[in-house]
Amino acid sequence: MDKDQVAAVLMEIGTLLELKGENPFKTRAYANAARTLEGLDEPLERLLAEDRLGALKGIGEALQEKITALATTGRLPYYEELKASIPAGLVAMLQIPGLGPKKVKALWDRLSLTTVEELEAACLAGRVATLDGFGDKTQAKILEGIAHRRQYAARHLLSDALAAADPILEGLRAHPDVIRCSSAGSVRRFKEVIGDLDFVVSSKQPAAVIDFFTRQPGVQSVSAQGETKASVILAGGLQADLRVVSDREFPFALAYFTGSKEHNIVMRQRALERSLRLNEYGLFRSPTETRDPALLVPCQTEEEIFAALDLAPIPPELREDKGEFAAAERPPLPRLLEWSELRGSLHNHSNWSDGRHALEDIATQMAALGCAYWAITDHSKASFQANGLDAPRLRRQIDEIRALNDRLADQGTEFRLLTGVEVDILKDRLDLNDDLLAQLEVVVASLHVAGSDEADNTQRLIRAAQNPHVHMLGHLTGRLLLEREPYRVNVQAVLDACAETGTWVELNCNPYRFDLDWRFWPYAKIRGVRCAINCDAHRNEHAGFLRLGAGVARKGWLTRADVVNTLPWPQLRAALAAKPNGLRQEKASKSRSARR
Ligand code: DGT
Ligand code: CA
Ligand code: CA
Ligand code: ZN
Repeated sequence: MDKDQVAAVLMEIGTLLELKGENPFKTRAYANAARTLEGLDEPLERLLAEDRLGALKGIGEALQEKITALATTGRLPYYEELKASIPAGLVAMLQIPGLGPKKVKALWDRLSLTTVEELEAACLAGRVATLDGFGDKTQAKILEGIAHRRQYAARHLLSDALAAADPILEGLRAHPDVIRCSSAGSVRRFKEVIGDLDFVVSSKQPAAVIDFFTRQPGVQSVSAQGETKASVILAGGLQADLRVVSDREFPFALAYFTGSKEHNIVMRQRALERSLRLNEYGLFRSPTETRDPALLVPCQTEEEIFAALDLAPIPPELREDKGEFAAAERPPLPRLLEWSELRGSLHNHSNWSDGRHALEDIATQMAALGCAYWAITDHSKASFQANGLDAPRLRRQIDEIRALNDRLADQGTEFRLLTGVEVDILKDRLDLNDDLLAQLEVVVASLHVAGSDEADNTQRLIRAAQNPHVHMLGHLTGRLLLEREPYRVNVQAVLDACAETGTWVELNCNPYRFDLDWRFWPYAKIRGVRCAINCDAHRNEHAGFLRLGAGVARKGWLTRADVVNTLPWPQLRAALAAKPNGLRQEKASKSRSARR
């Protein structure tokens, strides 16, 4: 175990002892030791090897033994026995606001309650209110806490989080006592699924800002309110946390609360290596933890904090400790994609299959939005539940799109609809013949009915990539966030096949999908696989997904050059033609060399 893992066990031992009613000095000793370990500037291993554990403040012989056992064997019989002697549900009860170890112990001793569910039932039956030290008010508060815990245990889609965050930010920005404000946390890092919203504000009147925050429309309840911070629950159970700091502290608090935790740990470490201390309050010229303004290395912005640690500015999307430090040490960092660089979407549906709008409607709308092109890729016939197109209907659609484009050209409109299909990848072939696919401008191949066998799914996708008429693979893993896990597939093997065949991979920017996941894009990029950021639009308003898709692409380190739908139409047309031509030439040259 490393020091953080050991610290977590010590912390838990302290809590368990409190639940047992042990004397406070003993329980506090464990919590203090845990904090000491967390604050160590060097690996626990080294301390042990050099026998220096005893030199740490507050760590006596008994604790030394336990820490050594955990660090070297990963186990501690004392901890395991203690844990086994206390129902796990009691620890869960501690998370309910207003329930400390004393109260939980009372509930356990006097009502034999051992789980949150039993506690809820006892509250509903009015039994908790009858206990000494509880009463009606406490009982109601516990019930409310249980209901909230259930709600905010839930995770939320990024799109829902952004929709909730935007009006809050606008309100804060307009408030007269707010100097600077920003969203922070996983929303600012553009994670696909988020736990809660975080905001950081600088102000000289924190009380006024906190008051405003807790009373704004949409707040269902206030779960915490202090002098510099507050937490509220919004409709849908989404929690929002606010921190109010001085303007001097703002960049430090913003960087800290943007995270991620993993990123912050490396930042702190870099500071230590320079004999500095970085925390949410500042960057200090100090060998020990401090908040002393006299020692501050002043920074007006996050950029200046990065610079003080010899780093190029790291965009929030990259702050996951997944390579950003190595890149920022040797600038320049890649200039990440901007959403305004996208010129259209290459996978969309119309009312010919399961989309809402007619072709003409879509063309008018997307031209008005400023797109250069928009591909119509309706489902193929195997997707019968989506009214998929068979060959004759698809041929008719091609004719209609061509006629529509002619009319647009006559009117002097530069915009064009592209012909296409989202062809189903069946067990052993594609749902439409190559002759027909060859006539389309954009062919997306998607696996809609995957099997349970990883090798089989992987092979199906690889075969699709090998088809010279397939330009890209759609929603490669089939995941639906918070609803359905990805199907089993070897993503790297599929990406390798895409690299070899010049097949693109979609970043489907429907907020339930964001598929392919941002975590795979750096690998795709190294292999030279290009990305198409597609709305998979079924309605015109889904064009707005492009903006989300661009953010996810940034999180995957993608730049304009990596994304095909940043190309103007003439270049895109050439790129679309490159695959079949390239593969045909390769085939021809192979058969020539075979004949020789
Ligand atoms: P979420 O809300 O679960 O989607 O994820 P985050 O990243 O927004 O996490 P949250 O809201 O708990 O905290 C916001 C940021 O605060 C987090 O990204 C980093 C920072 N932070 C919170 N707790 C810790 C901690 O224990 N250590 C460090 N180094 N940073 C922390
Ligand atoms: Ca958060
Ligand atoms: Ca938070
Ligand atoms: Zn699809």
